[in-house]
Amino acid sequence: MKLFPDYFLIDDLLSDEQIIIRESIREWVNRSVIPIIDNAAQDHMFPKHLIREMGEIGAFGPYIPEKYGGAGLDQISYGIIMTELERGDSGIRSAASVQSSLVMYPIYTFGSEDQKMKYLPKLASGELIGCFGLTEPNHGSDPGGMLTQIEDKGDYLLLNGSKMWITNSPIADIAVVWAKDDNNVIRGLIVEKDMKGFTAPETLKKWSLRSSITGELVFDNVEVPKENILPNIQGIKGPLKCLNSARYGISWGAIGAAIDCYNTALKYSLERKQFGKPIASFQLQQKKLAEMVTEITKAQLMAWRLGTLKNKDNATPSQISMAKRNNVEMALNIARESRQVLGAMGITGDFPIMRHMMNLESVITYEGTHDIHLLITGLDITGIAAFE
Ligand code: TGC
Ligand code: FAD
Repeated sequence: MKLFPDYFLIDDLLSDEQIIIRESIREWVNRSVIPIIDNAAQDHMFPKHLIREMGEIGAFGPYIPEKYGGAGLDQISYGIIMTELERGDSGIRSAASVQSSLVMYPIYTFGSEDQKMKYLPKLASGELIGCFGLTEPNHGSDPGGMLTQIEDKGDYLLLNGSKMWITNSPIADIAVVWAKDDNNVIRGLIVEKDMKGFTAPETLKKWSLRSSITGELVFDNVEVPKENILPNIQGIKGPLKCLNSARYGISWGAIGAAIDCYNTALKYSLERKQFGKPIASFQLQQKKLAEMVTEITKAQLMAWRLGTLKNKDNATPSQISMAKRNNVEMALNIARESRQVLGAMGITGDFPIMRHMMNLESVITYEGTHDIHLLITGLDITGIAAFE
């Protein structure tokens, strides 16, 4: 039985450093995530104590330069870290995606030197938790229609509006928020949790990503200092560039959830006997397992190639969309098939499959829905936008 499928020997394409990074994150996930994650999900509780540990293992801003507290790693290393974290749970990978790609990335890419020095090292260590406010109650797939506004009041900016479905918002120290200015231009700004008029109520009763905390961001006449605006970006391209980085990470992350489901199904099928034989000896079960390993292998190759393009800054947003869409659907299909291999046992918390399956129902929706990524590919190949 060969767990952790590497059917096309992608390990041969990795550097020694990348393998060491994978082993260290894998060991941390086995030690700190897997023993507690089912209870956390059953209790609908984000294991907040893991944040500091994630800072220590270098899960926050791996590709941010060391000067700002990151590890200065390449994009394939970032992807490998995401795969290992999501093998533990999509909620744990979500926390790292948001902190790295949606909070540290915009501050690093669009922020002033003062903003970078003030926030990045503390975000890298986990001393500060960040969140990313783009989606609004009436603007999800269409973030360009956002209503959240900033008014220039001379000495400060007055922020009004609300964001919804925001990962980590109830526990965040800072929020990177996207809002329209007096000229209707989208700007990014850093809002701190103690600012008067800012609240972040939790969204309860989720059936998916139960070990991740989600909430709103409500701005009621919040006075934001002008130095908190991200000076080097204007327009919808700002948040979309952050999404490129996060979607890339998800294309790797989803493979981790798929591998955990496949490993579980393979092991179970070899141990579980019916009609006097292991169920792995039946052709129907082998078909499921063989197709799973094939799909994982295709996703690994796509993610790896995308990583090499991203390392040269040559990955296009549409390539990233294709990989995010394909790999998340692949993982969700594998979760569903693996669940069947386990029969009734598949629905229990004794195995991780049902948790992964429920998590992936969010992953296929956030960071751009399955439909939106298909339309992005459609636009790329036809030149015609079918969004409107
Ligand atoms: P559109 O008119 O097509 O484009 C406007 C301008 O932006 C450019 N552009 C991009 N630039 C960089 N990266 C991208 N990915 C880009 N996509 C488009 C485009 O070239 C254009 O530039 P220019 O120079 O011509 O002006 O924009 P649109 O408003 O019609 O929207 C297009 C659409 C639907 C693809 C886009 O808005 C979209 O991706 N919608 C999905 C929204 C989404 O993904 N939201 C995610 C919220 S964050 C989240 O879910 C976090 S989950 C966290 C976790 O827990 O992991
Ligand atoms: P809608 O946009 O209302 O879409 C509903 C349906 O219509 C979907 O099936 C969609 O594909 C389809 N649809 C929409 N437009 C079109 C079209 N033009 N053509 C065809 N079909 C279309 N957002 C953040 O900003 N920050 C976060 O940290 C964050 N975290 C999240 C965490 C969780 C657990 C979840 C579930 C969501 C999170 N989101 C976050 C929000 C997420 O990005 C949005 O849910 C997503 O972009 C879709 O928006 P929506 O839910 O409003 O769906």
